[in-house]
Amino acid sequence: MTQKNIWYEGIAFPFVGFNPELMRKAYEEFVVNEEDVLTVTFPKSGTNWLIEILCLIRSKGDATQIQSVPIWVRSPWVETVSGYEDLKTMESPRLVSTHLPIHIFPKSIHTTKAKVIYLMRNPRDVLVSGYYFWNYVKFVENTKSLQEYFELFLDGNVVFGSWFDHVHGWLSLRDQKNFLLLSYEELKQDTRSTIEKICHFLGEKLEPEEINLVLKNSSFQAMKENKMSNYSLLSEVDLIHEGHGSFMRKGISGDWKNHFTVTQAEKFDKVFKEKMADLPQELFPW
Ligand code: PPS
Repeated sequence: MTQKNIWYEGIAFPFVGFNPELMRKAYEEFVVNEEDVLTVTFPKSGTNWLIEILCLIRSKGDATQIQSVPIWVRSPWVETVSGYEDLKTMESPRLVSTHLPIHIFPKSIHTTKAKVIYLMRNPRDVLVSGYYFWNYVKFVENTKSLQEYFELFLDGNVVFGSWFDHVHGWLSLRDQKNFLLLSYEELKQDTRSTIEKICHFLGEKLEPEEINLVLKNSSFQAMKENKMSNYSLLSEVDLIHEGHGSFMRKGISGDWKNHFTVTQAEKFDKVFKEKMADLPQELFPW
């Protein structure tokens, strides 16, 4: 029998590594410290790329840590069972990651001055990336076709819920000084300037050659070859379908154009316009 996703507060989650009671406990009890730096994304928006960059900014480009500690230990996901445990004992200043929509993220977010980086990506590329990734891993219900996944995505019935709600929720913080909004597209188009922007936001001063190292060690190729960042360790615990893809898939903007039919592209545009009409469109750089 195939396993079903788990559900919490009307949202689907992977059936391995998540526990509704723990997420409820985290919502009530997890304290976001002022020194924490939060990476917040809807899945498949470039989360791990940003985490790699944050780790490298802290090490001034030195790759020792990123090549010896798994990425999910360096910046644990607060909503996972193991991430929540790791965060309890992690020394400050912590890197914390989450894919949770804001309304179920630990409520201490509303009273903290911790730095929050929200990384957004063209949802069409998020959809395509998610379709491949969730069929590659063994801990989420599979979907038979891109068309099936397309409809689930528009209805907010993929894991972690609706992209549209996720963006709406977290962008409600966008005028706060401790909130930085980034896009995968700008990171891709001008990685150096975006890294400098992140350094400025964090109050970190790196020399040009240190930024060069951050760039080099967080490149798509470097991450693809780094087993602490490319999720190949999941094969050791039998959580991926070998030979059915990879976490570091393409790493480009606009791959949706190679996948959507004309009908799907038109439908997506229509839904996007309807659901995102209330936000300034210049927030979306794709
Ligand atoms: S997850 O599973 O939600 O945490 O995935 P996430 O890290 O958010 O997103 C995975 C996509 O990001 C791409 N990626 C990169 N692109 C460019 N440069 C670098 N260094 C990089 N690292 C990860 C990764 O390839 C996934 O996108 P797709 O489109 O599937 O290739």
